[in-house]
Amino acid sequence: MTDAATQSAVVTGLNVVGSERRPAQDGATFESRNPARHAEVVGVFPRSQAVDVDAATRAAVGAQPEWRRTPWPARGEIILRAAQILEARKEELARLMTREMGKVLTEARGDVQEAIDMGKFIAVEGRRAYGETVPSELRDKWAMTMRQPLGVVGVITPWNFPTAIPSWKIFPAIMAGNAVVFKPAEDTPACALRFVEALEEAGVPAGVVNIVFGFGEEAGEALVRHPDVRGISFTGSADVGRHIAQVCGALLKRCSLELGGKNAIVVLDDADVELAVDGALWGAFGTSGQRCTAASRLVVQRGALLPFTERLRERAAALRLGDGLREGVDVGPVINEKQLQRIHGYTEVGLREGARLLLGGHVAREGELAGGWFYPPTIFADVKPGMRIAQEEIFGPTTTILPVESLDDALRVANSTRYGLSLSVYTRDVRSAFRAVNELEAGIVYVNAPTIGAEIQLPFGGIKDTGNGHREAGRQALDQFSEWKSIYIDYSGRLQRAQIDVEM
Ligand code: UN1
Repeated sequence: MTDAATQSAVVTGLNVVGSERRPAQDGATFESRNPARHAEVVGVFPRSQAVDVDAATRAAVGAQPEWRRTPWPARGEIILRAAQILEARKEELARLMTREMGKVLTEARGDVQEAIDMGKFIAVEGRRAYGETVPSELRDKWAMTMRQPLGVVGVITPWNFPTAIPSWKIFPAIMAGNAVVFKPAEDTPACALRFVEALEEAGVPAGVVNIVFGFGEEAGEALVRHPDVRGISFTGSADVGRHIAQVCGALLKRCSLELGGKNAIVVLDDADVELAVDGALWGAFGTSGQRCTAASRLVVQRGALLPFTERLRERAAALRLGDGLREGVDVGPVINEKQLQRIHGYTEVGLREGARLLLGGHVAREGELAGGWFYPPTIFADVKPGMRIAQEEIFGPTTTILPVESLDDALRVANSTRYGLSLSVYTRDVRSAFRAVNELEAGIVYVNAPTIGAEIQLPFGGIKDTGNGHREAGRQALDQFSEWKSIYIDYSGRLQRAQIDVEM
C-alpha cells in the first residue's frame, strides 16, 4: 500500500478470543474516527456484550494454567520479542495513533516508545522476580516466599495513551503468569488491536491475551462482574473507578485504579521563569491536556507572577493547532465531540466564577479545524483555589493561574484538591525544593520539570482520589498482578510447633 493509502485505510477488527477472531454475537459494531477530521472512519469493531466477554474469559481460563507453568524466563523472552516487534513498527503504530486519537506524531512516537520501554524492562523480571528466603524460628525448617499469578485478570484502558497504558498493565500481568481479557477504550480500538497483534506474533500463546471491544457500560461492566476474572486493572475517570471499586469490593476481587488528577506546577519567586514557562506549556498543552498528569494548575508566587503570566500567554498564543500528522503542528485535536463540549463547558464555568480568560476559550472553527474537534490552548488568570476550574479535572488544553504569596501558601494551594497524582516545583533554592518534595501530596513529584513525563522504571500512580493504593510500572507493576505465597519446609522429621517449641 502507498503511504497515502495506509493513512486512510479503515481498520476492521474482531474480538480476539483464544485462537479465533469473532464478531460480537449479536453482530453489532461501532466506529472510531479521526478527531482531526471526524468524517474519516479509522476503525470498525465489534460492540461486545456480556456473552462476548464470557467467551473471551473462557478462552483465558483455558489458556492460563499452561502459561503459568511456562518458566518465568521463557515468558520474559516472549515479552522481549513483543517489545522488539513494537520497536520495528514504531512509526506505523504512531501514525495510526495520531489518526485514531489525535496526539501529535512526536508524542505518539513517545507513547509507543513507552510501551517498548515497559516491555524491555518487565521482560527482565523473568529472571529477577525474586522472592525471599527467611530464617525460621525452628530448627531444620526453611521459610521462603514466591509470587503467584491471580489467574485471569481484566484490563480496562483509556484512549489517551492507547499503547503505553495497555503495556503498563498487560506486560506485567502476563509476566506474572496471568491470562488477560483486555477491554480497550472505544475511541482507540485499532491501536489496541495492533498492540495485541504484536504480542501474538512474539509468541504469546492463544488465549493468554484476549480482546473484547466495546463500551464500558456493556463489555467493561460484564468484565468487572465476571466471576472467573480475579482482578481488574482500570485507568479512567474517578466516577467510573469508584463504581468499579464498589463492584469489586462486593465480589472480594482485586482491583487497582488509576484515576484523575488536578496536577499543579508551583513557580516560586526564585525560579528560572523561562524554564518554568517551557514546563507549563508542555505540561498543560501536551496531548491537548488530555493526560491524567496534565498541569491544569499553575501556582505562581507573587514576584514571578507578571513575567510568568506574560510569557506564558505569548508563547501559548504562538502554538499551532492542527492535524497531528502535519509538520509544525504543536497541539492536536481533542478526542471527541463530547469532550469538546465538556472542555468548553469548563470555560463557561470559569467565566461565571469570575476568573480572567487570558487566551483561548472557544471551539476552534477556522478553516480545516472546522472538520475536527479542536480547542485552542486556554488560560485563566486570577484563579482562586476553591473555584471549580481549580478543583475538577477538565482533561483538555485548559490551565489556570493561581497567585500565591509564599512557599507555605504555595504548598497549601498545590495540595488543596481531592487528587494527588503529579505535582511539580520550580525553584533555584535547594531548601524550598526539598520541602516541596517532602510536603507535596502526590504519588509523583518533579523539581524543575513539568508534571508530565514519568519514566517506566519508576512506579506510577497517585494518592487521595487518584487511586486506591496501587502503582503501575516500575518493579512494583508485578504487585497488582500477583499474590505472595509463603512456603515452610520442615525437614526435622518431627512435629515442631511454631511459637511454642521455640528456643529462647
Ligand atoms: C496518563 O496521563 O494517563 O507521565 C499517563 C506522563 C506519561 C504517562 C501519562 N508518561 O505524562
